[in-house]
Amino acid sequence: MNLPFQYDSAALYDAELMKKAIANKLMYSIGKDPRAAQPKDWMEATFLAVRDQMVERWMETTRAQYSQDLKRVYYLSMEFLIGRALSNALLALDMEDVVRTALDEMGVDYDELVGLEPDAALGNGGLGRLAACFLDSMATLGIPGMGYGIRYQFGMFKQRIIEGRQVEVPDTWLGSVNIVDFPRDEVCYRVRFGGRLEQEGSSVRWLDSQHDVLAVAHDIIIPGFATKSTNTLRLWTARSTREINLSKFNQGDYFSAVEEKNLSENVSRVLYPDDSTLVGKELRLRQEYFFVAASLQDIIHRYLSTHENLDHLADKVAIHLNDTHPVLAIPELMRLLIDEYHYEWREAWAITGKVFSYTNHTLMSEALETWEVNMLGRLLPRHLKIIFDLNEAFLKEVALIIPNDFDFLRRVSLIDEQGERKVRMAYLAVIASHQVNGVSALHSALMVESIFADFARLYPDRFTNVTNGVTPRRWLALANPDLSRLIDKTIGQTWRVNLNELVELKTHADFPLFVAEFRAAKLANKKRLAMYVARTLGGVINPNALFDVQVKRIHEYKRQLLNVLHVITRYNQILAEPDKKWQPRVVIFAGKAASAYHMAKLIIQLINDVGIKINNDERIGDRLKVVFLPNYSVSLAEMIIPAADLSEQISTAGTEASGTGNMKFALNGALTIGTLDGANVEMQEAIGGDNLFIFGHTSEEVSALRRDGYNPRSIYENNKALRDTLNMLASGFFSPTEPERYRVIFDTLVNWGDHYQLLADFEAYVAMQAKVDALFAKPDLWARKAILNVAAMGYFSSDRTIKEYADRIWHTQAVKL
Ligand code: 26W
Repeated sequence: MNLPFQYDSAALYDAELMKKAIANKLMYSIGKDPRAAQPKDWMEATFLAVRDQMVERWMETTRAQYSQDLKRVYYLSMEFLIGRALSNALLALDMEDVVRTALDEMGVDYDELVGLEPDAALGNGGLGRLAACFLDSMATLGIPGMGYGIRYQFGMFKQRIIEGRQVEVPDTWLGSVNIVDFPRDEVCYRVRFGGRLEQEGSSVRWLDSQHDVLAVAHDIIIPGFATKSTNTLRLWTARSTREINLSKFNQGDYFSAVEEKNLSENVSRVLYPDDSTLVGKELRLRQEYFFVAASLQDIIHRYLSTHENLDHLADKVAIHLNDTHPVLAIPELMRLLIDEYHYEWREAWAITGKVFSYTNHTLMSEALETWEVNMLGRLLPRHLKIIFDLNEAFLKEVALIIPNDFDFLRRVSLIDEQGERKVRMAYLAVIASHQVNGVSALHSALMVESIFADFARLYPDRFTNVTNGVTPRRWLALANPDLSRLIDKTIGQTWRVNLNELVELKTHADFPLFVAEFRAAKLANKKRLAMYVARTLGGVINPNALFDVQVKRIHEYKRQLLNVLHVITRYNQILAEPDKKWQPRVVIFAGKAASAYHMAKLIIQLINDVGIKINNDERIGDRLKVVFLPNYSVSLAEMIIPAADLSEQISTAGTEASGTGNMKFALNGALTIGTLDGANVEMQEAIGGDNLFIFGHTSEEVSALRRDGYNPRSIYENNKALRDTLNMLASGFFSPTEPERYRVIFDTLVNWGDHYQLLADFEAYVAMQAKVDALFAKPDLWARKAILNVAAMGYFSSDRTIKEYADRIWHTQAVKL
C-alpha cells in the first residue's frame, strides 16, 4: 500500500521472518508442534506474533505522551464492542500480505484462520460499538487517552435459534491461552463497598466497609491506522481480597471458604445483556462503581506521578462519561478530593466541574438510570451523602435563579421523591459536566426540549451536539475489500484517513465502467453472504434478488414488526397478482433480544414463522424469501452490511438517538429506506433527498399524534391490505399449532394504542417499498445512487466525530511522534 505508513524499524515486513515468529509462538507460547497444531493454535500463535509488532509503538506512544505532558482523555464506558482484533491489526500495520504469504507457505489458510478469532463482545449494541470506533479514531489521530471498562468473563450472550425461538448461550470468549490482553497484576486497586459513616466536625469518615474487592488491570493495545500512534483499553477484572477464607478452610468448610471469593469476583463475571430497560439490580450498581473507582484511582495515580497536587487536574485530565453508567465517577472524585486529599468542598466541586463531560445516548424513559436511595446508601454510604449534599447546594443555587417555583425544584432535584426515593443519574451527570452532548442533530435538539428542558434553562451553554460516526477502517477497508480496491484504483488510498475524499467518487457515478465495477463488487459480496446463508441455514437465496436488510438489536421502537407487516403484505400481493412482474427480494434480519424482553423475543419467533410459511410456498418461488441470521455480532455485521442493497432504518421518528448502522450501510453502497429519525436526517442532507427513501411521520407529527389522540384501530379498519395482514397474525396463519401465539401483537397494534405508531406509517412505508422495487429494476440507476451514497459519507467518519470532541469538549491535542 502506498499510504504514508510510518514503518516501525522492528516490524517484520518479511514473510520469512514472519514465518519464524509464528512458528516460535506456536512452540514456545502455545506449546505445540506444528504437526500437532489445531487451526485454533495457529490463530493464537499468529495473533501473538502480530501483537509483538505493536508493542514497540505502544511503548513509544506512551513515552511520548508522558514527555510531552499532554492533556489526556479517559473514556469511561461499561461497554466496548470491539469484535475481532487480528485482521484489524494487520490492516492498521499494513501487514496482511506478509502474514498471508507466511501462513500460506506453512500450509495454513489465512481467511479461515482469521475467522477463528472469537469476537470481543463486551457490549450490547450501538453504544458499545461507538466506543470501539472511538478508540480506533483516537489511536489513529494520536489523541492521548485511554478507554476504561470491565473485562467481563462472559460477554454478550451467543444467540441460537431453536424452533424459531431465541435461546441464549454463554459467551466464553476468553480461551485457555490469553492472547487478548496484558494482565497487570501490579496495577491493582481496592474497591470498597458497604460500611458506615462517622462524622467528626466537618469531616466524614467511611469505615468498616465489607465485601471489598480488588480491581486488576488488563491492557489491550488499540493500533492506530498507518501511524505509530496507539491507544490503550484498560479493562478491570475483579479479584477477591482474600484468596480463600483460611479460618473456614481450616475448619473443613471448604465450600464456604471459596464461596466468598466467588461472590466478590462475580462483579466482573458477566455483561448485562440489556440496552433498553433498567432493572435496578445490585450487581449492576456494583459493576458501575467497581470500574469507576478503579479507573479514578488509576487516573489520579498517573497524574500525581508527574504533578505535585491535584489543584490543576482539569488542565491535564478530561473524563468522558459514556451515558450515565459511569456517573458514580462524579461523587467518587468528590470523595477522593475531600476525604483523601483534604480539599474544601467548594474547591473539590470546582475541580470536578472542569473534568467531566457526558454523552446521552437515549431519550427513552425506561433506559434512564435511577438508583434506589436505600440500595445506594447500603452499598455506598459516603457517595449517597455526597449526592445529598450536592443536591442541597444545587437546589439552593437554583432557588436563587428561579425563585418561588417549588415545582421546578421538585423537577430538577437529583432525588426523585415520588414513591420509593431514587437518585436520577442523568441529572447528576448534567450538573457536574461542563458539556453534555447528544449523538445526532435531531437527538440533541429533542434532548433539550424533553428530558433536560429544565436544565437547558439553567445552563444554556452546556448542551451541544456531536453527531456519531463510524471508523472507515473496519467498516469499509476491512469489511469490503472488493469495493475498497475499486475506490483505491479510482481516487487513491488516503480516504482511509480522510474520508471526505470519497466525494471524488461523485463524478465517477456517471462513468459506465466504474458503475459496472461497482456493481460487480456488490454482487461478489452478495454471493459471499448467500454462501453463508446456505451453510448456516441450508436455504438457497438468489444473489440477483434485492437484499433488503434490517440488522440491529430487536426492539419495538426500531420497528422490525413494521418490516414484517410489509413482508406479509407483499406475500399477499404476490399471491393476488401472480402474473405481475415482481422484483425478487430477500428480506434479511439479524439481532438479539434482551433475555427478559418478551415482545422482542416474540418478534424473532414471528420472523422465523413467517419465513417458514413464505419460503416453503411454491407459488412464491424466489420472488420473496425471509431470512433470520442467528447470533448477530460485529463480525457477522462485517459480512452482512457490504452485501446489502437496501438498509432498513425505520424507527419511530424521535426514538433512535442516532443509529450508526445506517452510516455503515450507506458507506458500503446500500440505499436507505428510513424515517426522519436520528442521523438519518443528516444523512439525507449529505446524500441528497433523491438518493434515499424517506417516508413516514416526522418526530413533530409523532408527538402531535400522541398528544391529540391516535386511533390505530381506525387505520386498521380503513386499509384492507393492512387488515388482511394483521388478521393473519390474529388468526394463527403463521402459527397453526398455536393459533393464539401472535394475538398479543395484534392487540398491541390495533387495540392497545400502538405506542410506536406502526400503523400510522404503514401505508407510506409500503408505497415507498414499491418505489424501491421500481428503481431496483433499473440496475445502473440504482448503482448510480448507491455510488452517490458512498461519496457523501465523509462526514460520518468517527475521525470527524473525535476531532469535534477533542476541539470542543476535551480540549486535547494530538501526540507528536
Ligand atoms: C439498561 C441500561 C442501558 C440503557 C441504555 C444500557 C444501554 C443503553 C444504551 C444507551 C443503548 C444504546 O446503545 N443506545 C444507542 O447508542 C448509539 C450510539 O450513540 C446510538 O447510535 C443509538 O441510536 C442508540 O440507541
